[in-house]
Amino acid sequence: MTSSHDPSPPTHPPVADLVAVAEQVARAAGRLVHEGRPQTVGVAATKSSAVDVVTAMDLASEDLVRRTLARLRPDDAVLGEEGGHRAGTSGVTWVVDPIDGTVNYLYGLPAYAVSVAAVVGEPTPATWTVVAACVHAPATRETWTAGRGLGAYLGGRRLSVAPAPSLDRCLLGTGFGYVAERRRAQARVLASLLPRVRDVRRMGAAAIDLCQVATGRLDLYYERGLQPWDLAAGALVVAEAGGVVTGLRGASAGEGMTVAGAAERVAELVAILEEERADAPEGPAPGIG
Ligand code: LIP
Repeated sequence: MTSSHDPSPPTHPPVADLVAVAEQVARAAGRLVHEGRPQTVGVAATKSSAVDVVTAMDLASEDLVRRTLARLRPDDAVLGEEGGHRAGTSGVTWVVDPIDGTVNYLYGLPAYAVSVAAVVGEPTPATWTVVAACVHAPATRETWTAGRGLGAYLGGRRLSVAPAPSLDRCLLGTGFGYVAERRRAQARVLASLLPRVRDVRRMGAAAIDLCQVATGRLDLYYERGLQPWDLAAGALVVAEAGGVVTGLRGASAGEGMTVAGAAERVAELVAILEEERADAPEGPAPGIG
């Protein structure tokens, strides 16, 4: 499950108020990103590898999110993919991916979203409690929202994760990192899973993948290497839709591994990923060392 460390008494404003702020901020940034997309998107920087890109619009989107939150929630902290952590005094931290699915955005593919979540507690997946979330996909005009204890919605439709079919009938979502050694290890794990499931989809945006699980368009999703901002909002959408989001070996979902879906099938996939040592440190490429 998403990490659940009940702050008691609640140390944050009404959840519905935070959901409304998350949606307002995500929609504003989504409008900027979608309507302002140039014909040719420029790469402003790279991160873990030459193909791990930051576009000028990633930076503009996060700047707009930060300015809007400073106006609406001036005492809150912010943890963003591009701008890092800014401390606050309220106990609430906004965890923001200004464009999740950046490579899709770069290529003009529609699977990208602005992901905004409000968490209380230390802002790490192992210690936070996510209380409000919005994943807004402007290119497909889809907006997922969730509030802790209030349910998960796609637009006005309440979401509920159905019991999963048997593993060999499951549509499985996953993703890959940007570094060759990591991708080689992920391919090994994928090769072990592919014959055991219906099929696999790699859509390129974790927040959307998680929301597709909540919406019933994927039966399961797993990925190693997710950052807090990839995970925070989508994990609450899955949990509030009655699904499970977890890591391996009893850990919370996080960089080591994230697995999401209906409880009984998540348990089966977790067991396979543990057996395949899907979270093992990558070794050097074959023939090296
Ligand atoms: C992306 C994730 C996706 C993963 C990509 C990338 P970004 O985040 O949402 O699941 O497979 O490698 O990390 O970089 O577009 O914000």
